[in-house]
Amino acid sequence: MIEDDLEGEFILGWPDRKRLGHMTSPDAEGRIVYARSPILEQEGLITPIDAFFINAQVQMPEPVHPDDWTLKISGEVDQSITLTLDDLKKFPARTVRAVTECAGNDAAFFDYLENRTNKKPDMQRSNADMSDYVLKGKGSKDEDGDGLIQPDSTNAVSGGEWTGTPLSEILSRVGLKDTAVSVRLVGFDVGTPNVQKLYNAAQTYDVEVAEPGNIHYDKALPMEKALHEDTIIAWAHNGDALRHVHGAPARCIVPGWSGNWWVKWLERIEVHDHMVPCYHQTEYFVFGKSHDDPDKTMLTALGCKSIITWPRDNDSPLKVGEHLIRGLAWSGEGAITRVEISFDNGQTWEDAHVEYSPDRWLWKRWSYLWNVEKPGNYSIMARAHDEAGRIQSTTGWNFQLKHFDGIVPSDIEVVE
Ligand SMILES: Nc1nc2c(c(=O)[nH]1)N[C@H]1C(S)=C(S)[C@@H](COP(=O)(O)O)O[C@H]1N2
Ligand SMILES: [Mo]
Repeated sequence: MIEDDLEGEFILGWPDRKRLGHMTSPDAEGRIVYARSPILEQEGLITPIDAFFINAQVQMPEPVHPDDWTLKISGEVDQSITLTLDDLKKFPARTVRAVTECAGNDAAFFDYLENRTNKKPDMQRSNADMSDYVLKGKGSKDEDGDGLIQPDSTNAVSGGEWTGTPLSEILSRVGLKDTAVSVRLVGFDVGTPNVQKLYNAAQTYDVEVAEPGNIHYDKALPMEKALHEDTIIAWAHNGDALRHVHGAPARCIVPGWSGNWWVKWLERIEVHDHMVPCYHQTEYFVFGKSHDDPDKTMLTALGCKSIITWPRDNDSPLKVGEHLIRGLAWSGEGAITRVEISFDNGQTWEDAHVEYSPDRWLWKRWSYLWNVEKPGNYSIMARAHDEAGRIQSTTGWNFQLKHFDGIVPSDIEVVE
């Protein structure tokens, strides 16, 4: 049984409870380049900035000072413009609360549910031993060859509040031409995507994979999503100025769609008359049955998902009596409407209490008061429903192991 450590640091001179913090991977200079959220311990809906996950696909760029930064908007528009950060802030602003989930979050559970591994993975707690996840010297086990050992792909999800300018406001200022089809968001980070990830996904070296060389991180949003009122170019996060690791001076927020759409470190926005075949859209972050599936499609909206945050397997054994089963639920297609619990492998389901929240794109907290009288082994399942009518789990198996929204039972032992 894991015991919660209640003692924290002194804050403002006073003894304090333990606070949520990152599980981090620093670079050679000790700067944090990856981080994971301790979501099992999160209270409330917004992940504190110091516990928010951090991801970068090509490489973490050097910071650009806000005074030296501009954002150019061009392409299939009546008039191109270049905005400073001050210009951007003069548009009518909008604040959106949403879950950011990396497409690869919880990927290890695909293998588990598909019986490709016997070992049940788990999400990390902040007290997990992260010593394997920090920088290792050259020559140690480092699959990416970038000198970094990354944490498991769990805990790459956080809830945030973002303030910025709706992309639609900017596009209406420049005037979209009738030919406009997609909006390419380009970051100022440049790097070489790691082709090993494609071989890993294909599970063989016997395939041809795209090698794009040095590229800017970019994504081309289909026009409908680009014009959605909640798609914003954000400069603030959780009530504070956006930090470098999260894409300062400004980044895109694409509620409901997986993290890879939320382009950070924006440098330019181009309107195109076709869907631009961005590498992280056509080669990586795709759905398909296999690497050579001719019908691969780009990943877009997240699934409909609930997780049990307590109890998890290693909280066993529990004593007979009352226990509050708790969790989080979110969906890429809008609000969660219901969460259910099953103790009989999904044959029968009972409603859990879902807390009220006005924010469609944010997760909801849910709970179920469990009065267990008999010792024994129990398997607890939770499943979510969303306003689009979807029921967990709806996303099929895909070779890239992206957008996991399967049902992972908590297997719990109950004793006298
Ligand atoms: N410019 C740029 N934007 C990016 C990325 C990147 O590598 N470069 N990574 C994406 C991915 S895969 C994720 S999951 C989110 C992570 O956002 P966060 O670090 O603020 O949590 O940023 C996205 N935006
Ligand atoms: Mo991601």
